[in-house]
Amino acid sequence: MVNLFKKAAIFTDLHVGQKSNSQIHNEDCLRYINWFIDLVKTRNCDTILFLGDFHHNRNSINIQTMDYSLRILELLDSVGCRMIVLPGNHDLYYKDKRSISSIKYMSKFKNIELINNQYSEGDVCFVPWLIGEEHKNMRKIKDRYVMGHFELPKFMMNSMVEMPDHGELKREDFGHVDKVFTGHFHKRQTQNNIHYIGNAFPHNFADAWDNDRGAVILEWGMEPEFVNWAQGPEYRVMSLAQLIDNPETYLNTGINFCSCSGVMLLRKFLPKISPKSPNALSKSAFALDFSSFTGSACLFSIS
Ligand SMILES: [Mn+2]
Repeated sequence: MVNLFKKAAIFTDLHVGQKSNSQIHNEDCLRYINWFIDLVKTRNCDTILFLGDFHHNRNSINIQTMDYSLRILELLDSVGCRMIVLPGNHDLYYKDKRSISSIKYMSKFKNIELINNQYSEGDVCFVPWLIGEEHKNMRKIKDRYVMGHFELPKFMMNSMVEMPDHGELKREDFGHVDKVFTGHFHKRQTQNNIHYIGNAFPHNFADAWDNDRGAVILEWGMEPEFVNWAQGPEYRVMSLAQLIDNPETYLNTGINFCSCSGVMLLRKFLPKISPKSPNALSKSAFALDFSSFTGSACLFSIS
């Protein structure tokens, strides 16, 4: 049997259109894709794998978001590598079937294939978001690698919350395969042979202080290499007291790009909370004033 790939570049959970079709988020998606394509080329990957949740909204796609999606797919298609895409739960219109998705049109691109039903090729098994009793088939997979969008208990749903066990799919169901790579939970994490590879970049405050996101390079038979996207947005949660006491510590931690307006506004506003300032505001007044200026560009949660 010929292996599916020599070297694959894997990414997941882009969520184009997140935050009510935020242009800042969609621009981040586009910047991420340009970085990812550079990675594919510089590392000589022959295959691109996407593990689900391309779009965010399950019901409607805004026109500007559609435009970003199209540009992103044109860029990925133009690389010339084979690209295989799995639908995640956010791509599916129905909860109990996969007949309608927001990514069906992807298969119209020359180099992009959408997998809508479990499919094996070259010792790799592709498993779209599971519905009904499909989870019972996982124990029968005979391939070396499994690519999926799984909801496995005992993994972290985000930095704080562990997925409870509902008695369906479990880690042990994949005990017989070499490695599993999956999207769905956005925090990068590994237990035994199962890798949640992490979303493409931090999306919101559930991802605060955790910038280990980007992509995976998987050379056949080797250990996976996790690569971080250093230019992605970064989320920080801190108390206002922490910020006032050590502004430089919290404002100079490599925060960049779309967080810039937040950082610059913070710099502008800091004198207002200095006790020495003649116009000093109370901490609560500052927080209100500040949040009204930053809007969706605010990457700081001030408590
Ligand atoms: Mn997701």
